[in-house]
Amino acid sequence: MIDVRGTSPDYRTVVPRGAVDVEHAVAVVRPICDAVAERGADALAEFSERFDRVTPPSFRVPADVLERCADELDADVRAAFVESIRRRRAVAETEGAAPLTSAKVAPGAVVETKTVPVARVGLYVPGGLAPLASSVLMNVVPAQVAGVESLAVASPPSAEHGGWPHPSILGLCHLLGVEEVYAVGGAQAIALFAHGVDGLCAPVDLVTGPGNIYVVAAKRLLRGVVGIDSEAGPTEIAVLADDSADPAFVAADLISQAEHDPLAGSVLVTDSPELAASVNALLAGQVRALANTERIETALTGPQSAIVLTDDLEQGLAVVDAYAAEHLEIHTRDAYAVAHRVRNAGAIFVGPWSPVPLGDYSAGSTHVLPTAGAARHSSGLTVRSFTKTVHLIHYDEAALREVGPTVAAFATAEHLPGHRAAITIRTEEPRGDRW
Ligand code: HSO
Ligand code: ZN
Repeated sequence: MIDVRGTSPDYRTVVPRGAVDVEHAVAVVRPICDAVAERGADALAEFSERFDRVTPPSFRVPADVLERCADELDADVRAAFVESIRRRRAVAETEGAAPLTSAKVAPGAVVETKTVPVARVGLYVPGGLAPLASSVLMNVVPAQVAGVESLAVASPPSAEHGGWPHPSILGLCHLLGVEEVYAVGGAQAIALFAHGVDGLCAPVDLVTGPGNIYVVAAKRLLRGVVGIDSEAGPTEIAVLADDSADPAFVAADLISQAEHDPLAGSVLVTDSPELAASVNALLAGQVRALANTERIETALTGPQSAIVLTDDLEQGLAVVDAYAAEHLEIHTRDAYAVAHRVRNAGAIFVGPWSPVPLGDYSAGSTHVLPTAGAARHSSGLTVRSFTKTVHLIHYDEAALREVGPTVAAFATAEHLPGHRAAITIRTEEPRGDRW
């Protein structure tokens, strides 16, 4: 329990984040990424054997395997995929920017802002502790809605599944119409996407998707060769609650994200000591009834998880805003109004009927969200993540003449006469002898 009542600390340091040493992992993945760049498929085979303990029948998953995996999906799972795709797509269709906006800043002076999709994207889907098929749809759907023309997915091969990635991941790719899928995992997959491998995979422009620390390290290392979405750290949930909250709901939601990772952070912020005590009392029993108990207990007892006791809702808001959680749940009276007072959170789940796992799969929102406080400056993965904007600057002669002295004065102030001359050569008389 962290008691901040009656104090006003630097709220950013109230709840520590789990220490993740990405730089160390960068040193580990550097030779792996270099080897893929230099030796292509031979290096992929070597690393596949070493890290995944299997060599896939081929690195490119054939169309008939994708189709078979879709056909063999359990009927309930298939229906869940279809409905979750529908909801994510419905939201994605509202996420983009207008394809073209135009500002006339003076007569004859127009600047357009054009939004265009990235041409080719590589999406990474982790195997890891659990095969997260939902990551396929969270990456693919917004990319497709953005208009990305060329889309490739990579996921680790698995000995258990004949050397292919998990069948639910492959089946979901097929349902989404993704035909280019690679049985390649970890840092090798990011290197494959960034550099391309002759005869196997063309390089991509942008890599997105979650992954373990080695995937994050490879993204950090290869950023620049390729665009990346974000560096995802361990998942985290903060719950802002008052005495109207249902402690059983709150406990269940704290546990749900702890289930992902021993380093996951679960934080309850409340002004009600009674609620804090009830949640605390319920956690152990709820955890015992589940499967991944050790992982959950490690996460819940780690320094990155805490119950923070505040004077009131105002102080609670200051704590959660400073923490900038990946997922924030609001369990207070008038939760919707409170939610709108939060600036920093990856996604905000409002009221008792909108728990985080709803958003993990089927709410329609994205589950690829900024972690480790990055919600202070970054957004989750949406249609906008797959587009970029280009300014088109179009001034006519009169408009340039009109603004010419402004530009020239600025260039003079910066001691850049070449910049000034590019204006005055056009605007100052005589103009005839410039060649
Ligand atoms: N909560 C995770 C996403 C996820 N949960 C996938 C289940 N499957 C990070 O937002
Ligand atoms: Zn989750």
